[in-house]
Amino acid sequence: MFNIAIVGSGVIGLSTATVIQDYLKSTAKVTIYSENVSPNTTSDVAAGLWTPYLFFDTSEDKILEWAALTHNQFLKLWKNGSASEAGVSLQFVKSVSEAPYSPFAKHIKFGEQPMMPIDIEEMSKLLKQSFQSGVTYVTVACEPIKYLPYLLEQFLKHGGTLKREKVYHLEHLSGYDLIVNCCGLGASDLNGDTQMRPVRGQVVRVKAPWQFTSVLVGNVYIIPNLSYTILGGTSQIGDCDISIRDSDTTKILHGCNTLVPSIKNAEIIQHNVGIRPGRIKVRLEKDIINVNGKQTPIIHNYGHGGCGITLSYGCAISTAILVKEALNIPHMSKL
Ligand SMILES: Cc1cc2nc3c(=O)[nH]c(=O)nc-3n(C[C@H](O)[C@H](O)[C@H](O)COP(=O)(O)OP(=O)(O)OC[C@H]3O[C@@H](n4cnc5c(N)ncnc54)[C@H](O)[C@@H]3O)c2cc1C
Ligand SMILES: *[C@@H]1O[C@H](CO)[C@@H](O)[C@H](O)[C@H]1NC(C)=O
Ligand SMILES: *[C@@H]1O[C@H](CO)[C@@H](O)[C@H](O)[C@H]1NC(C)=O
Ligand SMILES: CC(=O)N[C@H]1CO[C@H](CO)[C@@H](O)[C@@H]1O
Repeated sequence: MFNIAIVGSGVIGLSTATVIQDYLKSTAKVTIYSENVSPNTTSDVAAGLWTPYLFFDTSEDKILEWAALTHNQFLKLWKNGSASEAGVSLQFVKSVSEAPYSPFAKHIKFGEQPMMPIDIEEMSKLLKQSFQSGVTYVTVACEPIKYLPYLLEQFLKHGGTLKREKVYHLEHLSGYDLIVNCCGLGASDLNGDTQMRPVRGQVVRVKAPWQFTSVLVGNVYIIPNLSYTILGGTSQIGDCDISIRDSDTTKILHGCNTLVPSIKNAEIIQHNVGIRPGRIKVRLEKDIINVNGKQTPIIHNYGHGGCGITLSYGCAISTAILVKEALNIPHMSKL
């Protein structure tokens, strides 16, 4: 029996924990240590739309591999009757950008089509910005405030233990054969990672059940969802201020009302701020640390920036494969 400790219970920690349980079955006992749990993690703030976004210099091949696996997993949940419980929905997306068109991830999205130039011009006029490209497609969204409790339930059902504690030093986690680090932004403190780039995001949750499409236009976005419609947003690099800023709220509401005037009448439910765990590159690799004189393997899985939900399942699979290697368990590919 292998004793495994995981730090973090955001979407990355919980996905990784459940995939490890699935890969190692009864040969592993998994314990999660987490300072904050749902609904108080950064993951809970996310809209949960499947979109590779703000991943800095992580290789595009890796992003595509992880994002495709996650897309597939969300669809599986949507199809097999778990949509409501896991918070998964399909979304029709209109996405307009200041950058020229790129076919990146086109093969994963459903039915991507270019938008009419006249529609892109109209958005440019409305928001007084010059947009260059626009596409429509269908994708999946996975609402974290439902998905996190869903994953936690699976984890506990399969014999996992959750300890609601802050870990001050990884070296204090003694008694484990292996540690998995899914602490998100916590990595700057916990393991002194100097390559973290926090990215502040503020959003407004409103009641707008009539809103059908997800609209992403530059920094302005409207994402309908199973429980709320999320209006955004900001991407302030290096900014860790978790207080709600009125100036951001005004900007967000103005942008969204300009694009979709009916949003003016939507009742505001909540304002949220989350600090995205940005990093130069997603860190997903093995290292060895000294715990009480014992050389202990540690697998890092953090730094997912603006697309942790989108990469969650794929990164969990890559991590579980590294876990098996580190513990010398032969791996038979399930892919
Ligand atoms: C406004 C906003 C909108 C977003 N929209 C999307 C979206 O539509 N799609 C998408 O894919 N992504 C989106 N994101 C990005 C996404 O939220 C993140 O990439 C993702 O949540 C990262 O997950 P995580 O599990 O690594 O981090 P977190 O959710 O922050 O979890 C980290 C966990 O580690 C714990 N922890 C940290 N340090 C310690 C310690 N020392 N001891 C114990 N526990 C510790 C924390 O308590 C927490 O449980 C959005 C983000 C924001 C802010
Ligand atoms: C989330 O945070 C709030 C405010 O700090 C706290 O009252 C609540 O108990 C927390 N919820 C959980 C599940 O930890
Ligand atoms: C749906 O798929 C998920 C992921 O594979 C699985 O955990 C779950 O048990 C399935 N649910 C049903 C109702 O088949
Ligand atoms: C499409 C969808 O999921 N709509 C929901 C969005 O959220 C509202 C509550 O704000 C629900 O009533 C809708 O059903």
